Amino acid sequence: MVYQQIVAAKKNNQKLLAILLDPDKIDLSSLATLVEKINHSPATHIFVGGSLVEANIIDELILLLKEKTHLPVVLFPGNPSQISDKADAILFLTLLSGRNPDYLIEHQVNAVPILKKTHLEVISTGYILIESGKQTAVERVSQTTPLNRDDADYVLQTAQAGEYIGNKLIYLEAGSGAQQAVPLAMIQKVSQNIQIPIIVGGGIRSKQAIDEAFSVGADLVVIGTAFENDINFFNS
Ligand code: 1GP
Repeated sequence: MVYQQIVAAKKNNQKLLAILLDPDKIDLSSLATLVEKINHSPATHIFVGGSLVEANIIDELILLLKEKTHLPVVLFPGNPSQISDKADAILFLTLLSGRNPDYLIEHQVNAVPILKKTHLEVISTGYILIESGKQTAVERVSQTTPLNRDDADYVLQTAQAGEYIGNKLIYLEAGSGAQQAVPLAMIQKVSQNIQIPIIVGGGIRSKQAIDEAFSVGADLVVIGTAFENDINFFNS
């Protein structure tokens, strides 16, 4: 079970790393090389998703991934059309930072009949978008305003609300390709004051930045753009 592994890793202070693959940006003909790089990287998970992806490409991508790697594949969907039964689990996201009912409950309700036809492990995740310099795709697509990057108290309050609601994970997100990653002091404040594991992603572009996020309490770091731009990111 993906969630149990994340909780066990947190308990043992073992840090986790996910590589995010956006099916829209993957060239399936060069997937073999890509997966080889992933298999030789410190990645513990593969996340698949994006803001604007079509489901049929997702199925194909995951099937090919599953042939070539044993890493768990976790869906990180932008909307219910991106659900694939080929994955192991799904982050069932609620956009806690926004006030758009579509991303608070509408998409989740619509996802249920699709999920009922799958065996996906559903992991309730409070998703919190943090201001990161310029507008990101999540902000544009969800039509919500990210939380102020200088107000760690309010971000913590939001994460704690997610924990009380029953979220199993909190995802602090700066947005893919963000100019600025989630502030370290914010990660620290949230991690010290909630019990559930924390995922951090968006704008993390160096191994040092990954280690810094881990050192202040991130349990799982997500790398998308840095690996997309350079498949040797973890070798260099
Ligand atoms: C986006 O957190 C992920 O949802 C990854 O962001 O592409 O900036 O690494 P990057």
